[in-house]
Amino acid sequence: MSTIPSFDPATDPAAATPTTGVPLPAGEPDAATLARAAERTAAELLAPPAPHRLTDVVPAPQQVQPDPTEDWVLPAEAVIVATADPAALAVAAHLAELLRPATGYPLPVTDTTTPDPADGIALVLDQTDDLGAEGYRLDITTNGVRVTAGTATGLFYGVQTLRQLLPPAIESPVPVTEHWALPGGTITDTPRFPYRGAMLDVARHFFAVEDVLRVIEHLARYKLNHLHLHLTDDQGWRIAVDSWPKLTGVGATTEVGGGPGGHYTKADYRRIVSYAAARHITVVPEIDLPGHTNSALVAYPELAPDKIAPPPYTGTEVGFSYVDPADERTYDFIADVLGEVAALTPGPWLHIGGDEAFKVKGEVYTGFVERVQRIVAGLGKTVVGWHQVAPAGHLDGRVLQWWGTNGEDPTTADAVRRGARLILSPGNHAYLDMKYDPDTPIGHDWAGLIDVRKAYDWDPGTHLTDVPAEAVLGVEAPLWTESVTSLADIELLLLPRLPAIAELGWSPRATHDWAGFRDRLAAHGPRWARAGTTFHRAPEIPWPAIPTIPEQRQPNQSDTKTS
Ligand code: TNX
Repeated sequence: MSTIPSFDPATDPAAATPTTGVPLPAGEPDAATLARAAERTAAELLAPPAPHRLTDVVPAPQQVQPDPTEDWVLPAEAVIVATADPAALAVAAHLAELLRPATGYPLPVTDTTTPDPADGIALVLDQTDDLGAEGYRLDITTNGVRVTAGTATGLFYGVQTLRQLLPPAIESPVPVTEHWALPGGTITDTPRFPYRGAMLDVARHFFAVEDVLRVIEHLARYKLNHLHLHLTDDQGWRIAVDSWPKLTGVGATTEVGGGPGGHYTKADYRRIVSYAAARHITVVPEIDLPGHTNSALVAYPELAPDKIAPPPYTGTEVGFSYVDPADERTYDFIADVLGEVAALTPGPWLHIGGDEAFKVKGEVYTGFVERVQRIVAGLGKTVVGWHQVAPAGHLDGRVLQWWGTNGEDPTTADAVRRGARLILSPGNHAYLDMKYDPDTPIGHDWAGLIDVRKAYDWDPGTHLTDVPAEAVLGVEAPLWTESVTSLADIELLLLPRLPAIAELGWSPRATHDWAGFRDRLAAHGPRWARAGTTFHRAPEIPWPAIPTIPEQRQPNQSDTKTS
């Protein structure tokens, strides 16, 4: 946006012709001159700033054809028109909600059988177009905007792209004067991988529903389509289970560091699931078994190998707890818990953890995992487990989440040969709880430091030796929360690395280019600032000057890197 020009009465011709007879003190402009200067300033402020380039999108689109002769400005009277289909109309309503606060425009939503932009935005469901389950085409012309897709999900992603092509002020929660210019041309876009996710550990520290909804918004913006919730761990059990009420009655009242903990009621969980679904995001619930179960053992000592309740745990060690694999009651418990969680979860996945159960070894461990896998299959869900479950027998559709750090894992590669598919979360690239640099005030470093380049510079298709790209379902960025206690902490670790992982999941490998990514990412700083979102001012990103950046963190929070 232009700055207000300085006024110099000595050189400004308007200053030589005062229109009133009352002489003004030397050097002071008269009212008419001031009015003309103000008019010029207003005109400059309203003059179309150069719109963003059509290529300035994260994740990078598959194909971009800019046409600057087709630049368009969203007018105050624009209408959003969508195919008469409930899911398409829901996307149209979502778009209107995204654009109304900053523009202050009414943006009414209507439906029709053949939507046409006609000075507005058209969302067109067209199953004959070959855009796949998630693809879209975005056409910006002097007539308006058309998003075409075969599914409402595709329309939703087209809308996210459109949002990024508007000026950063579109993120303002209150109306601002802005020229809502869009760059002309066409984007055709489909994702590289079907699974693109992030994980939030709500067990080590509990986070309110509102915080989770905010995380979902960050995911949606970058076209991620899965939110993995790590719902249970040693330090707390976070999801209500009616048949085992003490899991939350007793097991949810603790967290790392001795805070009060908390849990989601079934209504809370449903709210998260439906908020995510409205943003085309599937929730993947994880009940971590057989280890990471101290909170369950505190609530129900009968599940413990020695049948004695352990003390509640609020530290950060791992690997000491486990449910008794030799007791049938354990499997009743698991069937009940997974049954209730499956019933609450419309998505196809059920994550059974399986990591770091150091005290359950060999055939006892694989036998346990195989039995739990069968319980999941019996509930009609697809099992996901951390890659430690690899040695267990294969089950159709089984998915392993790989979190290793050196790209070599013959056991996992062998499970893939037996039919398993992979979600890649390499600890040294995708773990959002790793520090950016030694000064990052929260986070870990056991898998190394992960700056933005490290998060971006790897290829999910070739990362794991002897695993072909076809076996890779996608990527996920986990955020463990031993040291994370607030939404601001979450955002500090998420941004700007989440967009890097999102780009690896979405964009064709041919678009991979650190310099290009760095520049595209830089443009998101002002957007996050406008939206009041905390982010790490990573020094390797050429952030533009952000004059009105709001307070990045609340007082008494530990981070100082963002302010
Ligand atoms: C390893 S990765 C864990 C978690 C910790 C995390 C901390 C995995 C499956 N297990 O229990 O929270 O490291 O980075």
